Amino acid sequence: MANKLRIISILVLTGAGLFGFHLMNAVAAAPTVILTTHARCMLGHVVDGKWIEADELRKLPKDFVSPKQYDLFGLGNPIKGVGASELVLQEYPCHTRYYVKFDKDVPNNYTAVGNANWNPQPRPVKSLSTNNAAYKAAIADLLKQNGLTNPKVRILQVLKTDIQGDGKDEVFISATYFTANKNGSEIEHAPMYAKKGDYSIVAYREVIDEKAVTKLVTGNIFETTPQSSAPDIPPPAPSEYHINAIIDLDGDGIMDILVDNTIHEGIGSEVFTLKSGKFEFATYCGCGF
Ligand SMILES: [Ca+2]
Repeated sequence: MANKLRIISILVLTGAGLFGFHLMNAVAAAPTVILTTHARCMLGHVVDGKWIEADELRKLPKDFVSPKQYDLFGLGNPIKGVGASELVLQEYPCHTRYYVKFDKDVPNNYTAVGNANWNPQPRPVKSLSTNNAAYKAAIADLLKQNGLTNPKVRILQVLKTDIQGDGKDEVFISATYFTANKNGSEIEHAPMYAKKGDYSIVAYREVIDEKAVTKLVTGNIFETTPQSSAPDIPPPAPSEYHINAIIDLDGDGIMDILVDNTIHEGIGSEVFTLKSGKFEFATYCGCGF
């Protein structure tokens, strides 16, 4: 009898669990929509933890409802509960990109997350001094490994957080040098042409077996001055890369990096996600003018 009762109670609990599981799935099926206020476009949406590119939006079921409000994350304090209109296509020349009209002015260097059923900022991100000898040496080495003989190290951001939540901090560094720019502003404006020795990179530094290792996340490094491919075509323009936010964009508990890029007459934002110890490109949105 006791056994029978136990079997019945297991069945009841399993049934309740399954019911709860279906409910959870129903909730998770509402897509999490992610926008960048830098490039003013939709980076994509996340369904059940999987990234779906913005261009796939039109394939969603007709009853797709875009989030009515967003939480915004950047390197400053989060801005929570900002109301927004439906997702609409932008005006020309960004007419293939979805965005919203927010109910109030928002900074242009944030990432907006709507409908997330997880905490996009599970651990804090701290800004550190850009004048650190060890980081300068690490960036010089990384640039040398990538072909620059005498790199001019110019670090613009140093950010520290625990990406995976394993109790060990990782450091993210952005560094940019363009010969054409004489100013010392924190955010560089990418010039029309790059010269030999120019670069803009985002790097990731972690401790492996008690040794700090610095790896490139993204960037462009110019070993030589880029040349025109034909007399009437200008050489390719360089990009300036800047870290926008370090937050969990797909709900897996591991924080992702959102990198803004600016190019002569163009703007974009890219997401990189940690896979097997390496940051890999996940998604992008942007447009040119
Ligand atoms: Ca960590």
